[in-house]
Amino acid sequence: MTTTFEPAQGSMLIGGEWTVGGRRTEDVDPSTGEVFAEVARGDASDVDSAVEAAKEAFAGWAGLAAATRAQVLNAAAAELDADADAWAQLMAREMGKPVAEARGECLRAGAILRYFAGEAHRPIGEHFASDTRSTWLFTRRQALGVVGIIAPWNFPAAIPAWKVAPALAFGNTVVLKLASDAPLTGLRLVRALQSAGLPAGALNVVLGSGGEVGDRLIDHPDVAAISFTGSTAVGRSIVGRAAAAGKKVQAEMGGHNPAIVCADANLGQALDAVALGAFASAGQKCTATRRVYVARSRYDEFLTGLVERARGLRIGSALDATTQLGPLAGRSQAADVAAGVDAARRTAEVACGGASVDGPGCFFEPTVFADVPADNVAATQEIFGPVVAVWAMEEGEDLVELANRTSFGLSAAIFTRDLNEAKRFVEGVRAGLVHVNSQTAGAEVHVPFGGLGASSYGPHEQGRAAIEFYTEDKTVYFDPVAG
Ligand code: UN1
Repeated sequence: MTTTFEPAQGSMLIGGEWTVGGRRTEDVDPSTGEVFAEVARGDASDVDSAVEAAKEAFAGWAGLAAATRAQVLNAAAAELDADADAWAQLMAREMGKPVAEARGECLRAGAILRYFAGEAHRPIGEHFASDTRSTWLFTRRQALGVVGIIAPWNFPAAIPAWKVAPALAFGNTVVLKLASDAPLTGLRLVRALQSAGLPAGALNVVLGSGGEVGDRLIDHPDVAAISFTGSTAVGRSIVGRAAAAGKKVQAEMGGHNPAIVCADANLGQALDAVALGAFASAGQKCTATRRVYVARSRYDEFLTGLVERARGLRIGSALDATTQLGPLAGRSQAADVAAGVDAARRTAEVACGGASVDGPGCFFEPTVFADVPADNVAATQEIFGPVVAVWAMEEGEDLVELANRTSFGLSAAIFTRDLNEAKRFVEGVRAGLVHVNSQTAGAEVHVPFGGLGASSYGPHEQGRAAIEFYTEDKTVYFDPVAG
């Protein structure tokens, strides 16, 4: 069944006008495998028009008082909060996030808009005492100009929000490329900003493939900066191209996040956190828990508990409020996870799961691997699904070294009652986010989010950190006229 949506729901937004263009792609509901909408598929000329519109809108938008820009973010947040149920259903339909989780993400997007509205009243520089008595010496952060944003499908409300909100709050104008697999959810955010009074051209949306639309956005000479979240392979190439063109660039890429469960851990707490970290959103988070190292003395109990929790998950349509494990986001994601798991099982033991669920949807069983050799794909690569590997660790093993057995460095967790062990871990682990006694995923809106190592490039996102990427700094020496 194909549902008819309002034109704006599957369209691009260029200079305040909704446009469909000549070509379409299908949006598939991964719970049913059925096409439920068609969305525009733009090309490089749409990017050119969008950048032109953003360039024209820049002086006007950047010239407003920051508090006036903030009003738009606050009003959009109010509209989105009131519509959270419908918005969450759209997300569940479009990319399969269980509706209960989707609703949490929608509310998070509203909180993000409000946080960045608050930036209007926070400092944009520092004042220094000058070595010259009469000089005022201060720094001042200003908007960059046109910012290109490339958003992923796995947090289709929160990630566009946490990139677009600071970009706009600090006075930039934006060309946003939404993921082809989940554009409608992001477009709902865009419509809220539009109805909240965002001027035409301040935020433009392009849809289409990375090769046609993404590449043009990255290469366009009038785009000052690129913010990207997505795969490591794509992120790495974007960083190279953007930097070579002299642009600011920020990339949030993969993760291979460890959880360390010490002998003195509260095992129930660790199990709940690992199950959530590995299986929520069907494991489709860069912050998902992928590797678990458990003290040998607690290993059997832990593995049994994790398998029980995996088998106990209610698998079902993302639109069902009781579903705990929804489908993968689409057919290609499901094929990638199946291929990764097939490769992993050649040398690792499958403690549970390991296969697609029969039927028209894109469901995959929650999967736990044990006895995993160090070079197995489950030990080294991000299989972007509900898949986790568990090892026993011996007494006296170096916990930091275990956690750091990856070039990624996004998130890491340790479960222990030993304060000294926890402190050593926090200090030594190479990860941008460290959790003591909580799951690896999750991000509060008012603190920096980002990885180290191969996980990220450029300044971190969210919280006060966002100002680093979305503004540039001037140092001002301000002297009175002599005499
Ligand atoms: C979260 O863990 O709630 O793409 C946020 C991702 C991350 C966001 C994770 N950039 O999965």
